[in-house]
Amino acid sequence: MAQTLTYKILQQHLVEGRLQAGQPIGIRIDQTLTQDATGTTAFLLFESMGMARVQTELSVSYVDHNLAQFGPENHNDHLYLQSIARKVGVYHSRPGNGICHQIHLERFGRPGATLLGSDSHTPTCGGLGMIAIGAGGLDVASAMGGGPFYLTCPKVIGVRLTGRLHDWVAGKDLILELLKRLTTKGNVDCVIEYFGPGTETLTVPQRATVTNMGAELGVTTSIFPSDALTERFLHAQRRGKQFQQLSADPDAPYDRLIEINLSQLAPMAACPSSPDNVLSVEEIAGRKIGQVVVGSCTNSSYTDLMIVAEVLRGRKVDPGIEFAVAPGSRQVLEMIARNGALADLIAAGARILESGCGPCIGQGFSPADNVVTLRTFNRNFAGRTGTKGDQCYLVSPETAAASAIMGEITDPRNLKEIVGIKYPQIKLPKEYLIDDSMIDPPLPPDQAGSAQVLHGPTIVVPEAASALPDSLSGQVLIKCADKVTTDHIMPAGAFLKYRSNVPEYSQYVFYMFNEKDKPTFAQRSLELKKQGIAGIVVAGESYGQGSSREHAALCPMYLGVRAVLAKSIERIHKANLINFAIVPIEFDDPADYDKIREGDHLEISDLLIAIRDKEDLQIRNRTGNVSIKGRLNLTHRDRQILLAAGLLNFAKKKAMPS
Ligand code: MIC
Ligand code: SF4
Repeated sequence: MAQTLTYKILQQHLVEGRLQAGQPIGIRIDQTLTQDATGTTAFLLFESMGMARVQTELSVSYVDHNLAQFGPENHNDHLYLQSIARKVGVYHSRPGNGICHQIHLERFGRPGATLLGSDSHTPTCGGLGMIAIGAGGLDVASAMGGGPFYLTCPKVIGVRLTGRLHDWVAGKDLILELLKRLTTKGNVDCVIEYFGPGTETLTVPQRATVTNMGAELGVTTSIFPSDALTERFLHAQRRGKQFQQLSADPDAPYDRLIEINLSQLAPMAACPSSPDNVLSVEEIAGRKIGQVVVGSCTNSSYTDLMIVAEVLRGRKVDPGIEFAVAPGSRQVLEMIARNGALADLIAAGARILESGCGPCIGQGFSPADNVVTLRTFNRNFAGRTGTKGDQCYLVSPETAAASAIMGEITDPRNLKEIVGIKYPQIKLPKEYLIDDSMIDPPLPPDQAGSAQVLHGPTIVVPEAASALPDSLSGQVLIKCADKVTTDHIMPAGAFLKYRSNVPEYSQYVFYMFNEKDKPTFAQRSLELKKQGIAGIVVAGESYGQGSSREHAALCPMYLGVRAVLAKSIERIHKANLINFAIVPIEFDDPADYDKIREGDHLEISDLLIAIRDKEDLQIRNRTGNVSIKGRLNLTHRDRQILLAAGLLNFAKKKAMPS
């Protein structure tokens, strides 16, 4: 029977279940990646699970998020990560070497393999024809230990590409077009698979931009075929041997088919404050801007930066804007330094930031009040820049460069007419500059035993969850609207440095929603916890969109939250809630959302009985005096994890001889 590429790779890695959309499956994971902001907890949990050595073909730990180093916290984390990696068999990419997804694409990803990463943009490597999935750190820790990764067997949405992008139109514009069509809601448990003649016109870095930002659709992952262009890319990275040709069968059965003619695409922009709030650049051209930033794992490849440098060569950015460039990796930075493009950027007025996530995660470069910022990133959730009430637009490097010159949002296709710039045709290098000296290999097993692990004083080992009660009696601590992201639940930016200290970081849960003259979410939760009353979060559609950060479950757990009742919950966040023994419940009738207010007292009798094997449960709103039906959309394994009080306890129990 004809198969999609997704199912071909899943089939080869299937260890549990059947490949049928909607069914729970377990797959073998070949490679893992972690980054410092999620990885520190992941490795602490890996240690708590009692694991000595990773069992994967390859595991890499990257340091790219927390590079600001105000106070000792970040460096303590870096040293911990470096020392634990050496000991347990993991490669360690040191700070300054670049962003995890960019480096993994350059140096490690291989067609046909599976990759699990503790970062939601792990699907970037789908641009190389691999199944690359983002997950919580605890799930990645378990995969590092050789455990399968459990997921819902996805539906496959086929995107058939025809035509060819016009000059000045980028891979970014393709994914923005798709976000416009599919939005960030309602795509859970789907994979986007690109096929058709148009795929052959997109380079690997362009494909990687598309699969990277596919994360914003809320899909499990996105994938391109592995073809002659993949081979060229791998060859140029001196990894030609890892190439294998892969594609879907000609009549592959897609659950849904979308046609996109690349020749019809135009430059697009995601407007404030959601990646699916997409308009064409033409429609918003002329809006004044105060900042432009080129970078992030979406758009900071060698070709992206070369296009920007070529556009700016011999020109100056508008004096009314701040312009910054954060190269995706040291490979990119060194190459543009050696070929002179970096000098062109500096001469044009660019501020060169280090290779890392930087402003994408609010580590500096926050815009001033009421200043519009234009970025080549993937997320523009409210406040993510570090400025409350920010206005952040997401665009391609082409649009960013054109706008930087003009000081206002500018359609790059007009550059020729306005300033006489021809489209720079950037060729992919025949050979990238290879220098892996900032990637430390692990110690061989016979030397690893005595190696010391550096646990700095700011690193606090996270607690395991406590058992769920037979019946839950709790108070609604917050009632959120639709599309609440994990950035809203657990802010990053200035608070990112507390990632390895859960008691401290927990103080900032729902920080953005705290109101003046009202105790914070953390204060209210801890007060209830002292009284033995559970905390409950009520939410609308797509709760927990965005980042994979498990702190959005771990910290609420620490504060005493035991259930989330929402219209719908996103995949990674739902798994994280279960892993930390917070019960994810969906409204059977979404209209019941209106029957609950903040502060209401809810009761769920026989919670454990329901978790054991029931689909439905009754929620009594004591304050509003109404009953509401909730749904438990859980697999058998999810139920077992909840009953065992979270994945850590579940894994320990399984490891113990009965
Ligand atoms: C993000 O882009 O939001 C992050 C920061 O990379 C997160 C991970 C984290 O919160 O550490 C992600 O995408 O998963
Ligand atoms: Fe880093 Fe931004 Fe990419 Fe997240 S989206 S991995 S913060 S560059």
